[in-house]
Amino acid sequence: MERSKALEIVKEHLTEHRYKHTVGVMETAIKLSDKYGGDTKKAETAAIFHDYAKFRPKEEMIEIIKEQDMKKDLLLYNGELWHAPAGAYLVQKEAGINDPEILDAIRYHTSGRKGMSLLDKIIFVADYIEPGRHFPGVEEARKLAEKNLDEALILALKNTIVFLLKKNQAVYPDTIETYNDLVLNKDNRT
Ligand code: DGI
Ligand code: FE
Ligand code: FE
Repeated sequence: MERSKALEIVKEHLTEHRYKHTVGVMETAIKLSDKYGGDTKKAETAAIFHDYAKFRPKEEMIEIIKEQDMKKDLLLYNGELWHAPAGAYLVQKEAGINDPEILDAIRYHTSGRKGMSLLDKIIFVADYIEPGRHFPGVEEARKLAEKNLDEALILALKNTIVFLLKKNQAVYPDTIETYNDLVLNKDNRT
């Protein structure tokens, strides 16, 4: 899909702040994709649509997760996790995005997953480090992303897990699994 068309579609579904974040994720994802040899057009589209469902009513997202073939344990954890799988479903249904790699990158952009694809990683890291993000540790993640995408991803996951633990919140098992998968496979990386 044309970039301008995709942006026009998501703008309708987002606040001004979230739309700016989306443009930041798009620009960052394109840079990361060029750097790490990804499909830049797919990175652009996945980034534009990654938070498509962010403002859908919770009840609608719960219905989607219950009715579609999605992991039901998501409903036991923080509602912040739901817009990712619900978004993948809605983007296909409402915006006609059918590319499975793009849909997976949207689906797993919050939780992560074991064996993340390059596109999944690019969207996850771009979401974390886009220029509009301001929180302790973001600079370190930006620097790492210049050198090693997996290291940046590990830091993002680690910081998110620690952030949740400090707030006495539960951590979705897939997030821990993603973190473990990347750390355990570090030595096999080039
Ligand atoms: O939608 P965004 O705000 O751009 O970012 P996101 O989709 O990565 O959502 C991150 C939020 O989800 C963050 O505030 C932490 C929260 N969250 C709650 N439980 C979990 C979780 N994030 C992960 N990765 N794992 C969890 O278990
Ligand atoms: Fe998100
Ligand atoms: Fe986001």
